[in-house]
Amino acid sequence: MVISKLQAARAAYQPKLPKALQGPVVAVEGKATESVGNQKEIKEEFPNTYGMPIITFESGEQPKLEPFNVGIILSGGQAPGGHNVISGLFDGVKSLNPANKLYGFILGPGGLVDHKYMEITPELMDQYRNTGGFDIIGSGRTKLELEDQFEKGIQILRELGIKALVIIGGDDSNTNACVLAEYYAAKKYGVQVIGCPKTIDGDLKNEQIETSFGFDTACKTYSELIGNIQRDCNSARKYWHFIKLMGRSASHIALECALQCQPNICLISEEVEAKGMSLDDVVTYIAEVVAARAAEGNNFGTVLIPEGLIEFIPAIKKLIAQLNDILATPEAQNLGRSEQIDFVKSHLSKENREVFNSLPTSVARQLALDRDPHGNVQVSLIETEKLLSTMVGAKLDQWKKEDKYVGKFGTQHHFFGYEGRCAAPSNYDADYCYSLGYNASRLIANGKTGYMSIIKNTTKPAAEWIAGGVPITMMMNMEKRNGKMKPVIRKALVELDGAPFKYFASKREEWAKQTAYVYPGPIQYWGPSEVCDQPTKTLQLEKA
Ligand code: FBP
Repeated sequence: MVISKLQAARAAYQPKLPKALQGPVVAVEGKATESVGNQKEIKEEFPNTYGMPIITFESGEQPKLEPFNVGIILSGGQAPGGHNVISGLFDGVKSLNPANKLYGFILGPGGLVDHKYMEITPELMDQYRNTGGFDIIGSGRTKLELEDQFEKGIQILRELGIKALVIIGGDDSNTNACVLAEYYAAKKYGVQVIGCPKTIDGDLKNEQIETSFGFDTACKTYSELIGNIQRDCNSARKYWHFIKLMGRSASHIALECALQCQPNICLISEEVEAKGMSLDDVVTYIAEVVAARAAEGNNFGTVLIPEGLIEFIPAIKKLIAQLNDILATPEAQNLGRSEQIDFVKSHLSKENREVFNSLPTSVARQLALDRDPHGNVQVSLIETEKLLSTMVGAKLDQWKKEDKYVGKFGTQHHFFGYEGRCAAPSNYDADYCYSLGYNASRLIANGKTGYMSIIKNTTKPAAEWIAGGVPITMMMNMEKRNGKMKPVIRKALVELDGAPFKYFASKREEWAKQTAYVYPGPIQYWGPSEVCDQPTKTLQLEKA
């Protein structure tokens, strides 16, 4: 493998660990836990893994263990730092006994079911330390939920002498990790399952999980690009840039990038929903800012759009809920794509059919057809940035006819998502991910299953970080998926009474009028700590 000079220098970086993980540990148990919602139903679904205590690791005497092997799976969308979770786990497992082995299942959960795996050797591991991407073993979106898959899994786990499986994923993958942990515990198969909180979307967080890994690097990467665009925009002063940002449901990425770059407009899906805004309301809001800037002679600007926006517009949300129910029926599933559209249309309520028919054909088709394996609308395929700029253009034309001054409206479109998911991890993600992986080895050594690896206090220097585990059932409630009520980890959306949104809301009028752009520049690995080691603004505001 040919590597760049930066990659070679970065390979030598030794990620930091919390003090407690720098030597042998003991697990200190807290009180019994409850799920965040639907306690009775979740307890019934998870009789063996419900109610376990939160774990904190402290320095202590680690009991001697026989050699054991561990398996690892990368699940879902790529997020910077995945290789560091693996290197942390690798080093942690080897520190317990150099004879321990780590096996990676290839291309996600499907690798476990299909018995596709590879041993992660020291030589292989060294090629991937502190690099972005998930390419060491690959990732996939196969949903692990059927008994047959669990049984196929146990065959290979036994064959390889694997005592514990670590699943690196978002809310859906960690929900499935918990279902698997419960199944193996109920069957007394003796295999532990540990989760790790990953997703650039930043929506796997709660009182125990400060942030999902990858959010930090992805937002810094997008902010660098947005900053560059803003500088171009402020140099030429002739375009409005419509920039869609990844984040399937929650608007955390858009909000963090707004906090970093101070654009003229940033839409927050959660606010659009809370205010019951229609698509026309959103368009009017943007058009008003465009017209107000034009009146000051500023025919340029930037608009950040979270990719999940469409799903949060109340009328469209209702439509999607009914579409999901219709698509989940056996009749719908046996149809071809064009027949499916007709079937769906004919089964919609009058109100939903009207909304459906009012959407541009490409958006309507997208909403009606494509779902990922977890039943989510594939919002990354919907061109919301073009939809909005076209509608804003039409609104401005209409105002012009009514003699309102709207200036000139030239547009450029961007979608930042895949550009950031495999970026080389920032120092924050490099350290956080390595610690999450290393910590997972300690959860395994302490016989835990159905836990997620957690590292807290991360706005402080790494030595002061707190390591431990949280029972996955604690984060669950019941939600409708594919037409049925299911236990799932509760997604963390942007809180409108939370500090990051409140700060943004207090500044946005000023940012809309003035050109107050900030140009954050590229991620730095070496240099002053305030440049290299800062966590996201979201986390800093949440912890302030
Ligand atoms: P995860 O939740 O699996 O981490 O993935 C999140 C994400 O990057 C979203 O931001 C985006 O909508 C989606 O994945 C894109 O999916 P795909 O990689 O299948 O195109």
